[in-house]
Amino acid sequence: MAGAAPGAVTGARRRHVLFDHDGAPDDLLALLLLTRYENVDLRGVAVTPADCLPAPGLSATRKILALMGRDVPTALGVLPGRNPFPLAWRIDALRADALPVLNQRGHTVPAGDAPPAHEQLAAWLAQAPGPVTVLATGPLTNLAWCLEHHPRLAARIEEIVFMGGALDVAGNVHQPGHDGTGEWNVYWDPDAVKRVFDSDVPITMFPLDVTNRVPVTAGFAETFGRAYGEQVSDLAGSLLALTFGTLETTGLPYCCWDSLTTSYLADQDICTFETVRCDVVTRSASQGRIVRSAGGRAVRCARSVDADRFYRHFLTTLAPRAMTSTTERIMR
Ligand code: AGV
Ligand code: CA
Repeated sequence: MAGAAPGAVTGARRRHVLFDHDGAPDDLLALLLLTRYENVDLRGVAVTPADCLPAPGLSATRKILALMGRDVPTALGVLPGRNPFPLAWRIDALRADALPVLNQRGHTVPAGDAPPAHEQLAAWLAQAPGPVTVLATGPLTNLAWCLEHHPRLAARIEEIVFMGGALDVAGNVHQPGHDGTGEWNVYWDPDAVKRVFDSDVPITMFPLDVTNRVPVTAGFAETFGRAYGEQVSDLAGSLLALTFGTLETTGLPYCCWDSLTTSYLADQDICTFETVRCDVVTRSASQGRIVRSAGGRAVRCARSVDADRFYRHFLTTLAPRAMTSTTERIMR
């Protein structure tokens, strides 16, 4: 693997991609990965104001695209979720947006008065020259709005790739009145997931069952120091550093939830999959829970992950210089 060219993805087919993320450090790492994939034609990025404050979430997104030399349109979400994320997590976007590597050219100009993300996503889908993959690493609110208000757009989506849910493992929502079975991206807007499940668009889902297996370990994050001085790897290492302290404050590790999901677009062999019939609970103490259900909708779920292969993929893509045989040992 050492020396492999960044973005030189083997065996992955070309895709038009629309990316809807929600601005957490993990989402920004996912964006960084996406900009490196040669087989991905990134056609638009929407920022859902769920796990981030909206302004810095959008600003950091635009700065990352500018740093990577990518002229990709962006849009900011305005639709609310029923269950807000903790403010303590949402302010990470302020920290990400302030990283020196993203501010070498001073502040970029604000997006102006572009349409809100749900309308913009509909327009991007309508204008797409061919089938589109929608990658969602936050709630499905914008997509659900598109499918409800423009049902014909469903035919333009070849696959929804979604980070969300907890199938046979505990959830990660620990809020008063909730029973702990939900995963946050579903919990923020359970009705949106229900609406998307009710469509016939193929869904590939990356639940906590697999993302739990790829925590951000100290060893992995520190490996990026070996490529210190390279902008992309410094940004990746800094975003990983922003996740430190999660285990200490929440009792659960910060995982590569969104970057694992994104890596699927470049390497479909990192995870194995199984089609599961499932439903989403939209009310009560279990809201945001994904349940197996014989009469439910078929969802292609990631079921196991080759964690070493994922960490190697991440490092080769964002810090190829740090990727040596010694590094491989350090990462374990
Ligand atoms: O539930 C995982 C989702 C992912 O899309 N997000 C974080 C990732 O971007 C919510 C989340 C769960 N636990 C968190 C989260 C934590 N401890 N800090 C921040 N966000
Ligand atoms: Ca996210």
